[in-house]
Amino acid sequence: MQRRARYVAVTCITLLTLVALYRKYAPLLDPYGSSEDSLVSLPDYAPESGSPSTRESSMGPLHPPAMSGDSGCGNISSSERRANATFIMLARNSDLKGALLSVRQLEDRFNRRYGYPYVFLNEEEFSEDFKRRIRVLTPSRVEFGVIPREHWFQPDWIDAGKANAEMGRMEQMNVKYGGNLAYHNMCRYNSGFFFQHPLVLKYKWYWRVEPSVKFHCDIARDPFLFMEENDKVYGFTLAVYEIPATIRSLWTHVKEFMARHPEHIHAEDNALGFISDDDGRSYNRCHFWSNFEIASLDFWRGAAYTDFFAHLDAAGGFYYERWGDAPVHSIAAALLLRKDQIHLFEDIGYQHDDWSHCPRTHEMWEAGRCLCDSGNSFDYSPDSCRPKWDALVGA
Ligand SMILES: Nc1nc2c(ncn2[C@@H]2O[C@H](COP(=O)(O)OP(=O)(O)OP(=O)(O)O)[C@@H](O)[C@H]2O)c(=O)[nH]1
Ligand SMILES: [Mg+2]
Repeated sequence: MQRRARYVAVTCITLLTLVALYRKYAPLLDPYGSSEDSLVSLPDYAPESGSPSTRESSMGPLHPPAMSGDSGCGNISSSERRANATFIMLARNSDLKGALLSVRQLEDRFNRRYGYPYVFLNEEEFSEDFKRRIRVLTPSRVEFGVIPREHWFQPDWIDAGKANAEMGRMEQMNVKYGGNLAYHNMCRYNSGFFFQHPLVLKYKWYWRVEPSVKFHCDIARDPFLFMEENDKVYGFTLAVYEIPATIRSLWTHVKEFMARHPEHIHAEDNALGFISDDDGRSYNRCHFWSNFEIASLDFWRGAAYTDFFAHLDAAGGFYYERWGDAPVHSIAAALLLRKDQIHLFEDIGYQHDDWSHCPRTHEMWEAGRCLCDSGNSFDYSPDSCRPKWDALVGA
């Protein structure tokens, strides 16, 4: 019996060491993944013991994944298809505690079975302590990048006097983050630049994660593959209203763009109905809450969004007003995509600040072993735009 226990222990340690070595050195052998088909090969999905073998999710029916070579050592198994995807977190060194909490939950609820990599971005170097404490949470590849100066800071062509005066005015009016220059930089960066970062260029898909967010439920299926296999481009969980004082002229500039670039607008089957109640005359302030996004990087890099961002950026509203990346991304997704390319991840229980999305059906909630209370979901509170989304897609 003792010999058997020793044999199992030695086998486990050997397997774990081999997997760790593979994860460490595979990226060096092929740092850009298999670009031909956009897929990278990473360890397989192994379900937790006792998890339901077949169930429904917002990503369709779940089929029991093969228990390929379950070693009895935990969650590690052999290789299967993975998307060319990464988590991306923009953070400051001071965000460490929140970053740790987010990564820990993401690993527990999803990524320990999938091994997707992480990219952390910051306008200054991450401290060694930050890197060490994040790395200990995951065996996945983790990269830390510094943002190029010209992608982060207020550009020279912005009238600094005017921007400062407007920020002062917003501060006086208690517009949330209106007087915070770093926040303006962050919103512009998330709108127009994160997908161009050298560490991000090799990926096709990303999942945006913020410090101190919560993942309430087990995520049994791979959302990246779901996006890829179902011709989806943009995925969200929560939809909210923007603060009017932050986007005073945004819709005027969007209408200008639509008039100038009709070739980019998906006029027939877009999601205009989600963002406008009067067929485009005005913006109803609804947006997908971009602190959670699972989306295509190629969409942001494509000609339509490149023209869209350039048009808005030239208007200066990231500094003269306080345009957020959430309305900018959402308006773009709503106008430049077909509405069926936008996906609501109903089964991903998620929380940012006090606002929580909890799966609505008991079946999903139970299958996900969710920590949240469906009764406390923000989705159908008066501040939520979820009813508009439901109406648009006939849910
Ligand atoms: N490197 C860096 N990251 C930032 C900065 N400001 C914000 N971020 C990150 O940008 C993302 C959005 O910032 P938040 O402060 O969470 O903004 P928010 O979600 O609109 O507001 P909260 O309700 O406060 O969460 C988060 O991932 C932050 O960690 C900054 O000045 N530098
Ligand atoms: Mg936040």
